[in-house]
Amino acid sequence: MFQLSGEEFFKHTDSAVCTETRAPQPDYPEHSHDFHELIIVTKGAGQHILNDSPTNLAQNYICYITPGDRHMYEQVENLHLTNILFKKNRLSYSPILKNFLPNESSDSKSWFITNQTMSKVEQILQQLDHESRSNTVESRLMMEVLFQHLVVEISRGRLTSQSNDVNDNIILKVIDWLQRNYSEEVCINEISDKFKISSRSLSRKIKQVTNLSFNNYVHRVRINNAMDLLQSTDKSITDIAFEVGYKDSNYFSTKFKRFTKKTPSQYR
Ligand code: RM4
Ligand code: NI
Repeated sequence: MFQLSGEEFFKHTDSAVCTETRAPQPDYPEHSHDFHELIIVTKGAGQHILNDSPTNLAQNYICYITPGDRHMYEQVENLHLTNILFKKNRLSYSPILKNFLPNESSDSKSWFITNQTMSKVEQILQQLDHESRSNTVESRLMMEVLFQHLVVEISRGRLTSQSNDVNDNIILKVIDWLQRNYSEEVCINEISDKFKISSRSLSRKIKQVTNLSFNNYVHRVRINNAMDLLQSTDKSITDIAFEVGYKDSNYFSTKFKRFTKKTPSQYR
């Protein structure tokens, strides 16, 4: 594992914020940083492995990485993201802002934002990109101001089951729901009833956003969680299969191998 140093990225020893757009983001090996990173996914799909726990990336996903974290990208497919790199100790921010920034022990450092918020975020990203081309006191200050604006928008623009359903927030809600309820028996017709969307458009949109069919997406989410359990617990493979939503551990092993090219025990 290697560590990325802020010196490579920040333009000036006073810079608190800088941006690195990855369009696309290629597969990238495990690393840590001596800075904080805010990741905003604008399109594409892939696996994000944060401290050994894999999650599926999709548009509107955001994630904070703190200096104690390790992370990597795998199996990316046309993944586009922007990294906002920041040095917490260089920010001269309002004291309230610190309530919005995660610390090492925060448990929730990633979530989805609504499409409405994503439109605002995209505008801020453009402005940040513009400011990052110059290296003046004014532009450094503007970057800090824009960063604060961004932090507040992504916090209040968090996708919840109450977010309104214009502009396809429905599909993000389904993804968010599946990421939390993957161990239940999942059937496309029930999900489409629950979220008031036709199963035809549900499958079409899931495919659009995740690059996987509905069923494969559910398998992917389950396998990700199984990978996590295999590494972080001593539970038996049968128990893990059951815990992530499979009734038959042979079937689980077949699916596991399909997605990871390894059997559960090889992976462990
Ligand atoms: C890489 C990747 C890493 C990030 C660096 C700055 O392409 O996105 O996560 O830390 O850029
Ligand atoms: Ni990184």
